[in-house]
Amino acid sequence: MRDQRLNNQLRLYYRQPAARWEEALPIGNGRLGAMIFGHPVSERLQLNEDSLWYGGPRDRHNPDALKHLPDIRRLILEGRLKEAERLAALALTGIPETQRHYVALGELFLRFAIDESQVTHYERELDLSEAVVRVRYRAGNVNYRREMFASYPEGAIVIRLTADMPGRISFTARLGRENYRYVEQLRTEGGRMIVMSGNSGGGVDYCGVLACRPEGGRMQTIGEHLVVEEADAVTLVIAATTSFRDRDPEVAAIARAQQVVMQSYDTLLSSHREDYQSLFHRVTMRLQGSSRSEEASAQDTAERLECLKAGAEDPALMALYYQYGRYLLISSSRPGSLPANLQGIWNKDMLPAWDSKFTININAQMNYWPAELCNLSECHEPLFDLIERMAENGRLTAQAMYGCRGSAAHHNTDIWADTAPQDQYLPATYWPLGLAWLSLHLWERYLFARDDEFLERMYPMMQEAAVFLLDYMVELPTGELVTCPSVSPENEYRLPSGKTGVLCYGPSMDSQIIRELFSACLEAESRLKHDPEFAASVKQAIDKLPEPRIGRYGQLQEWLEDYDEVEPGHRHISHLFALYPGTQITPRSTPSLSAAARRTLERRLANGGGHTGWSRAWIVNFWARLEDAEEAYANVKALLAHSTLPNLLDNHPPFQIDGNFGGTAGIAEMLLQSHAGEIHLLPSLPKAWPDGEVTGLRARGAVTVDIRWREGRLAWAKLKPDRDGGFSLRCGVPVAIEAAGIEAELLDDGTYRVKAAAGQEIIVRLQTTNV
Ligand code: FUC
Repeated sequence: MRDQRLNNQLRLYYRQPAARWEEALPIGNGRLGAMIFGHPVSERLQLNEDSLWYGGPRDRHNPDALKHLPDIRRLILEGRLKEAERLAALALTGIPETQRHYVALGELFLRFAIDESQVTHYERELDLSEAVVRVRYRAGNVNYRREMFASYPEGAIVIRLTADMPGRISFTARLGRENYRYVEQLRTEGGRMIVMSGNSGGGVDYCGVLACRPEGGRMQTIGEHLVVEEADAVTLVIAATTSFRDRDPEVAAIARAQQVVMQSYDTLLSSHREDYQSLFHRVTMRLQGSSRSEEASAQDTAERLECLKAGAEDPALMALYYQYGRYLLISSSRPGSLPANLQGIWNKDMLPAWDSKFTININAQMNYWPAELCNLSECHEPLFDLIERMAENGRLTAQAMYGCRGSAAHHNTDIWADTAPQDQYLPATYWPLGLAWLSLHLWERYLFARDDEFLERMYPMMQEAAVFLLDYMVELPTGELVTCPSVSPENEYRLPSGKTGVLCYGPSMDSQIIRELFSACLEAESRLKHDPEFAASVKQAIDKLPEPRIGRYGQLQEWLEDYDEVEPGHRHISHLFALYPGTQITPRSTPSLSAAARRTLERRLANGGGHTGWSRAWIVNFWARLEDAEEAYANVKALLAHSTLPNLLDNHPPFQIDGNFGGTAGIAEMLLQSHAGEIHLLPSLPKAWPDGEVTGLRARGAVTVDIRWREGRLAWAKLKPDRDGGFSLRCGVPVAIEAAGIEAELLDDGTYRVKAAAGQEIIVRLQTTNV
């Protein structure tokens, strides 16, 4: 058990129940999620099941795409943009134009027989060290307590109701769905269960079950209600599933609920704790500044956020926000689940914002930025499963729409791994790079884990994404290979004539993604020797890709030509892909491109950029990569101050979870980087975090890294590789490196070349202090 001080720092704490969804607290086990409102009299858990989407799979490819592709290309290359756009909208748009949308499962309502006017000593918390939400209050002379968690090993949500006097727990329970209008079938079973089921728009069948086991007192069902009277304690269990996974969701959900509710609460809690903590406690983070960290952790979290908005420094709140991001990933993305969507698994609507899908021109990727670096590699797996299904569908997309080999997706996908275009929105829809970007996550996992078996299994998907691009790109008269048609997500450009355009050839982001993917394929090929012919074509093509260009403002060009942006403060900063999450721009290897990237950020920010949560989070990562600690910090602060809800969820607006994950990745990226062929300790440590410690981060090359710093500089670090070999280490200060029998050689570029064996602990100490 960790000490109390640390536990205090690892909780979201409130003195009021949630008055609105944005104040409720999330729990989840990857598949099942709930937002808990915590009202003492009328508790409400708003429920999600990750595979409950509206409608089934379809082939939406526009049958006229291929026929008109040459004309669309010609019109773009001739600069006849409006004609190209008109034809693209007619011929490339999916039929129908939209993919499927995610829907809420429903709600559990508990109505307690207590007098609200008597309620005192109210508290509610989300304890991140155990992944448990607790609600405590006193009513009359009785102290009540509720504990709620979503268990991954048991596949259910568990609610425990207790009181410190016997026979005091009386309540009614019911299930609903969007004010009952979406409830299809509702029934009770055996006097101890409520069963809600139906079909979702001709897609999946679903079922949600509430089961109850009171200790003492009486239980019965009346109408649609479950009624408990004068119990000493109660365990409630919610199970839910759909035919996406279980042939008969009703049989499966009832069996699960029954099996879980029969177990003792202590057993359920301890298996949940063990499972969750095995992931969560891999990383600890302490950020200490000049300020109030200790006492702040006893403060109401919403008030604390208000203080930060008013200008207070609160490094411990940033560490909490960081760990909350890890909590959210563990809670919304576990092996066997679907990936975290735009709202993780915490969506309240039947027609959610942007359908609560997987938007793959930034958002879904951002959800997984913390996965490897923040030591939650297993949580990355649902994304790989989705990529695998997309790779299959994407073959038809590549073939049917573009006459290409390989596999492609556009800027969105859904539960069915749909790869045809989404919407009829010019700045986003006609962008066929979605799968190429996603497939870089497979490579990223390999770089972190160095798992050859994984690469062997996943490499064919990277290859298919690359083969599509080899076929899709067109050669310009200059000899350059570029995508066409495409867009720079989701901006528009202005020509010198004043006319605006959207579709284009060779937007910078595309060339950068392709270079990154082709380089990864070449490196993978050099290991696997899978397909020498393919390797040869990639080698040839990579030299014809346009390099990033510097434009007339000193900025990195967003397009191949130095067009002006229609929105210079646009939230997407796609053309800095090469800086982050890509690796082609680094301060030491490409100083002038780094300077141009800085200029790009300055211009975007000066024109209002960063106004959505995810945009701000991306900016944190950009500054961290540019090693500008103060700018990175200022943007972490802005993320919390302007784009964070009282429950610390990201506010696009509305709530969208990517900013949480991007923010978590960004904070880690400030403390550890490993993308440039070296492990860099504290690359972007701001003045506001003079003292601190992080343990358990992961660096590429399969190295676990602990870092301690004092007075704004590295004091101590421990690096532990999983594999034999070695790594380059950049510390920024003079250090002594210790470990039995290792060799560490200081090179001219200021890095140490360290040779080490698997499992060896390499200790790094600042040379001038005694830590
Ligand atoms: C992209 C972004 C929006 C939003 C949506 C889900 O279209 O441009 O800001 O995040 O995805």
